[in-house]
Amino acid sequence: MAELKIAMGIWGNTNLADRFNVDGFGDFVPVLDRIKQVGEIEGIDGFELHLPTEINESNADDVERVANDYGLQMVQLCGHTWTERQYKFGALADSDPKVRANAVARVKAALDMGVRFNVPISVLWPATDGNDFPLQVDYVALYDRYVDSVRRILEHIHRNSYTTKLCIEPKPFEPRSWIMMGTTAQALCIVNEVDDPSFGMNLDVGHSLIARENIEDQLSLICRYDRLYHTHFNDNDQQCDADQPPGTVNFIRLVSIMYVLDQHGYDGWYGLDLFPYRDDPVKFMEISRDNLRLAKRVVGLLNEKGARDLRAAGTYGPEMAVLMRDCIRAVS
Ligand SMILES: [Mn+2]
Repeated sequence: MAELKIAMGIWGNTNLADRFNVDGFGDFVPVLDRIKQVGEIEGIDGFELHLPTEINESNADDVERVANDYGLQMVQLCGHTWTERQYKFGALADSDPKVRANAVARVKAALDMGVRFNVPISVLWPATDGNDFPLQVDYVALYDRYVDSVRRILEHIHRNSYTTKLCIEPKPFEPRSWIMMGTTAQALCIVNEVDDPSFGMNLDVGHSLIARENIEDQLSLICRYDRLYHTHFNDNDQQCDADQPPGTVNFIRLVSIMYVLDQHGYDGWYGLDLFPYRDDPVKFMEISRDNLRLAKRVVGLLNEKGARDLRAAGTYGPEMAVLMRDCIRAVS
């Protein structure tokens, strides 16, 4: 089996605030130090970040130098469109054409910046496009405007012959009470409507979990249309998007997700979207790497022991549960 390609989102390995502690419990870590920290961890070979919060014209040369020093691939560069005042009520789907144009320009700027780094993925997270109050927004109009913005970005990609793939990362809620297109199948519906090979999906496991989705089903559906371009791994107990290391809350579920990815021949990156509010980010990354590797070995053993045949009939639930348990025990 090929080695897992793991990347860390460097928004996570610094001081992290939450709404009950807006100052956070830690210390701010400069971006270059965060990249170095990732680079020093064996088995993590890439990083993800946002423009302009973590990379911009003023530090791009330094980011490039440090990434090269550590042999790290910039895997995902995302235009940041959810903290400035103008994005309070939306970004790519905002009702104000100026805000929308600024959001489109921000995503394009991230794509332009990504070229020198050969970035394969750029994520769209519709964080503030949504509603808090019932009937606050007209979702028909939101979808019209969102798709129009996406088409403008895709035109930019094609006009410049960029190879970067644009991916929607759906999330059902937070920061808004409801974020538009909040479930996997909804986002996939828009991806299929736009029907452009440069436009696909990033499934964030934690987001799918808080939407109470059956991730095996959702991943299989995305793969049915060959639109799974990226993944974000983390774990939570389906109460909030806690962004704990993958497999720490429910290891069997991690194995199941990895099994489905293996079944479909997923060869993309395993992104880590982690928020160690109270804990050491290095520990979070190491546990994530180790759990992903362990789950992958379990998947290998499941394949060897005939999981495929057991699954085919759909009638061997208890047998599958025992096989899962025995395979986890065997590789541990
Ligand atoms: Mn994510």
